[in-house]
Amino acid sequence: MSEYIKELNAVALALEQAKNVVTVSHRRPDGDTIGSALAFSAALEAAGKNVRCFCVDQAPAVFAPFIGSRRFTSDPSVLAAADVVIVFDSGDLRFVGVDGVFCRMARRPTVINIDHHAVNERFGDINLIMTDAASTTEVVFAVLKTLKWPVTPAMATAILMGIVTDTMMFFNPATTASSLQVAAELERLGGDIKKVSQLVSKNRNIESLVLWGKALERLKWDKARSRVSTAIMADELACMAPGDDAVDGLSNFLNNNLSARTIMVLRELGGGMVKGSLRTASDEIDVCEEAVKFGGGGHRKAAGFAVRGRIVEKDNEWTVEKE
Ligand SMILES: [Mn+2]
Repeated sequence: MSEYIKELNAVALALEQAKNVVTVSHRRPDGDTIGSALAFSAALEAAGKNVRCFCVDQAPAVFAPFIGSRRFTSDPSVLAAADVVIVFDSGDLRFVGVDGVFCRMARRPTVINIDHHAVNERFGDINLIMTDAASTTEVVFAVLKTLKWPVTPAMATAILMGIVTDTMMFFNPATTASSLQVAAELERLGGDIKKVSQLVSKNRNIESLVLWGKALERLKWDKARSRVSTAIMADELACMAPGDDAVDGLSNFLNNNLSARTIMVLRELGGGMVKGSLRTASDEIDVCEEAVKFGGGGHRKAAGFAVRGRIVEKDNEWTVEKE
């Protein structure tokens, strides 16, 4: 953590002077970006700041027990009233849905970028990006410790939510000694890991399993490359609720249950766009490199992209033909 001391001090200084703070969660919010916003907002309020939470998309219902009465707004005008805007868990401002908003402001707030993604555009005035952290909430915990701000049981639960989501309950390769240690510390602080574990278990609906069934039937296995791929077509997604993470869920499921070197799940987004979700369980492979070639990004072991093109079926793989 000492290597980030300059950034941690800069964050502390900016927050000490701020009155109005907006926390920002990314599009299609997950447990990490929501957990970061919840924990940090509670900490800021306890420190006497006015806080608003911003997210372009509504959080899935599964997060309701954690969010409680807190409100997330999708109105970007709240950003103009802020002294400090903190963006959580996003490699760029497009994924947050506010790119361009800051350019139009007469007085730009101080933007703090808190993240753990290897690919990050460093769009903030202060960029605290700990690529060795399993989750952004782990970074949030480091900031709270630096500030010596107390961590309540609800905040500890929110921080656990990010760790449990991003490590899939300490199961996927993002899991580190540090994430396990931090989780133990949070449990001791009153965090409720049992409540959080429900986010990663018993959380599928019938529609998404039917969709998985179709995708599993057309799995392709390229033996030479040890690549498993499949595709989901736009008409098959029509029955899914917006924001459903069935596709990322499927690539995680395949990655957890097969020993292929790489997994790719493609999905037609409509409007000529294709979304790709890449996974590997291997330490030697960097799927982010492949995602970057398609204009995307992410982590070494989990990455994604959205590209203009079409899904094509070859003998032993599903792939994208870029336009
Ligand atoms: Mn994350």
